[in-house]
Parts: sequence; C-alpha cells; structure tokens
Amino acid sequence: MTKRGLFILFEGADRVGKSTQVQSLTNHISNSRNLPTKSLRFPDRTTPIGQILNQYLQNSTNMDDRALHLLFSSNRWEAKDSILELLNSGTNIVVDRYSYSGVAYTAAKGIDVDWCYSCESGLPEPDIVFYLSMSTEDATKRGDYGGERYEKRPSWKVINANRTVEEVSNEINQIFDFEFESLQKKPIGTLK
Ligand code: FDM
Ligand code: MG
Repeated sequence: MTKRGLFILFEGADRVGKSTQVQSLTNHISNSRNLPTKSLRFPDRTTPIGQILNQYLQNSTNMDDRALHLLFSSNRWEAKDSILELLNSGTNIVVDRYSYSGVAYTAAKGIDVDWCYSCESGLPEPDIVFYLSMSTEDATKRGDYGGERYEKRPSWKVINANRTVEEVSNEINQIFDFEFESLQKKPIGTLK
C-alpha cells in the first residue's frame, strides 16, 4: 500500500527565504527518497479567488479587513480536496504560507484572533511547520505569529534563517529526515 504524503509548511516574514527553502526541501525529498513531491503556495493566485487577492495585493485596492480575510481563507478551502487527494495518493506537499499567515496578517490589523482562526478550522493540518526566523527576538515572539494554541498539534521548528541558504537547508533536511517516518505513520490531521 502506498504510504501517505506529508504536509510540510514554511511560515515566516516576507523575504526571509521561504520560497528558496520550499524549493530546496522539495528537491531534497524527491532526490533522496525518490518520492513524488509538489510545492504549493498561498495565496494561490491562479484561481478566481486568487486573482481577486492578487489584485488587492498589487494595487492595494480597498477591501474590508474581514472580507479580505475570508477570501484568503476561501483560497485555502478551495484547495482542500486537492491537498487531501495529493496526501492520500502518497504525494508530499511543501507549502509556502498557510493558515498561520492568514491569522497573523489579519489579527495584526486588530481583528480578534479567535475569529480569524475559526475560518481555518477543518482544513488539513500540516505535519510539520518550519518557521523561518531572521532573529532570535522573532523566535521568542512567535506566539504573536500563530498563537500558542496553533502550535500544539503540528510540530513547529523555529529555524534561524539568518545564515547561508545551504546552512539553513541542511538543518531543515536533517529535521525532515529525522521526523519523516514517524510523521508518515500518523493519520492526516485537521485544524481544530
Ligand atoms: N497573506 C498571505 C495574508 O495576508 N493572508 C494569508 O492568508 C496569506 C496566505 O499575502 F504579505 C499575505 C502575506 C503577504 C501576501 O504573500 C502575499 P506572498 O507569500 O508574498 O505571495
Ligand atoms: Mg512575498
């Protein structure tokens, strides 16, 4: 029987190196284990909802904060079935931003964190989250980022991203290799 794929998530501030590390880990998984691996990113600007988000992000068109939040969240919900299909068919996914970005960006505007997070409840849960941090100060503040309750189920790894691309990817590969088999045995989780 095919084993399920893993859902690996990268979070962190802009320009911290997420896209580079997503690509690097995707290559590492395909090459070292010869397993199907796909990278995804949110927002997914290719869908109709994603195009609205893209317009907002590019032109800073005005939108109500909650309406915007719901669109970012819908953009994940519309990917839910394909995410589950990929995982169930044995494809690993390496994802650039997800629900924690959604909560962090909207809550930073002063909107209730629980309201923000409630839209995410029921989505597939990442198996492991690599939080790329540029300073140790950020790392200790990560409660502000996703909030402690969100860190309980998936395994959060705070990675010091203030190093060379290779140093960062070596650490990520090591963690991934160490956790891979035990994570694969767990059923796919759901955000609570
Ligand atoms: N962003 C991203 C949000 O505000 N909410 C979300 O749910 C997500 C996934 O969109 F500034 C913000 C974060 C960032 C912007 O992201 C575009 P990328 O990673 O630069 O494409
Ligand atoms: Mg960006």
